[in-house]
Amino acid sequence: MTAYELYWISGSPNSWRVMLTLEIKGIPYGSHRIDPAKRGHKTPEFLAMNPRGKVPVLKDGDLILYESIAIMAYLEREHSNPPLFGATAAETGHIWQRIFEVMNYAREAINNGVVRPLIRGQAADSAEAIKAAASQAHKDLAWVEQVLSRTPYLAGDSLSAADVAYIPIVQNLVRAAGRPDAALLDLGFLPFDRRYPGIATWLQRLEAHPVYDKAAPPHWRE
Ligand SMILES: N[C@@H](CCC(=O)N[C@@H](CS)C(=O)NCC(=O)O)C(=O)O
Repeated sequence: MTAYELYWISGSPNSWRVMLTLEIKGIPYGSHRIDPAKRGHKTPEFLAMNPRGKVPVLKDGDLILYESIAIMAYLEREHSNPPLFGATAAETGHIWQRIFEVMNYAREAINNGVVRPLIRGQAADSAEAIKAAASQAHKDLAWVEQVLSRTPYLAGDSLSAADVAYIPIVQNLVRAAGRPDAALLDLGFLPFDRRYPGIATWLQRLEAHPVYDKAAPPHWRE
């Protein structure tokens, strides 16, 4: 009997990583897609679950959780196979280290400085700010590229929560950089496989996972 209920927005990186976790672990769940245009995440009912008015939210009976990586850690404890947070203490420590590294040092400029203004159609109005953020994003991606030149996944030889946490950030960047108005800014991200071959190979590896498509944003295909 399915107990989990997930509230999510299509394309939201935070929702995406939780959906990918559920799919990789083969956990059934009730799906509640929220339309951000209708402000479904700001209703009194939603705010009663998450007073911050943000997705994702996971309900498991009476338990309500928000914060995507906390939800991933909860699911790991409930469903240990396949492990995404490591099988040994050393692996767990290394995976959490990478999660914090990508979230603290390789996300902000990409997500907030580049992707968000581009998908809001602000390429022309915020050109200089986006270019400045892109320059920082390239430094952050250069570090990720270096990591992925040494190991096939962010925390070693196996898929882990670090990869699941980070892939939505990179996929959103590739998509946003491909917008026609972004091309005019010449931000230097594309063609991505030539600019960042190690990250592009990692993306292909994850895209080849049997459940990858089940968690990918449906509005990208609509
Ligand atoms: N730190 C939170 C961030 C949640 C978050 O910012 N969610 C975004 C979507 S990716 C959201 O709900 N935005 C809508 C809003 O703030 O109104 C997490 O990891 O879950």
